[in-house]
Amino acid sequence: MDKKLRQATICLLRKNDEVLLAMKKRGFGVGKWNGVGGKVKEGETVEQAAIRETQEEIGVTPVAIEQVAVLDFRFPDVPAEKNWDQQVVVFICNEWTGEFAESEEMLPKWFKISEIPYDQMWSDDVFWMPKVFSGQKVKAEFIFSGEGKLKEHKFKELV
Ligand code: 6U4
Repeated sequence: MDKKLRQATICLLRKNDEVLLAMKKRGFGVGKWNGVGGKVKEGETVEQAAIRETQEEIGVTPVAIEQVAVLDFRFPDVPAEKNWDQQVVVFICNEWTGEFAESEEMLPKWFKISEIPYDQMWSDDVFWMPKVFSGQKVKAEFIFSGEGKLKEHKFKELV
């Protein structure tokens, strides 16, 4: 049986036809554009984690978030102790308060949804992000070879 994956979050802030992505400046996924987010801490819900990470990384506080995807990422070639395998819960946020600010971890930037730079992102994003922006709810599993080459993916039942 699969052991339970550690959980992480992604929050995609959306304004009209634009989405806020952030350049990861350190740690897991460094050098890639991504939604804001990070690990779920013990004792908090995934929603609480998504809101906290957004505050910490780009300075704004989501007012309302909607869960749009649950994505399992597995790295069978990476030693288990590195803990890269994770389940990422994705939220879309249409309303927030506060001012955007760059942090030590992330540099935020607005992109037109039609101009998302998929070639500078995790290689799974091109498969699921367009679906969630077209209003679908997604459940999927992605298996990588090495440290980030996508080997296999399956979409499961919609959540
Ligand atoms: P901390 O301890 O917070 O500094 P860090 O190394 O920054 O850890 P982590 O684990 O907090 O990283 O967050 C990983 C982030 O990357 C989460 O927002 C989820 C996201 N993520 C992980 N795998 C991804 C993938 N394959 N595709 C994607 N986002 C992914 O689009």
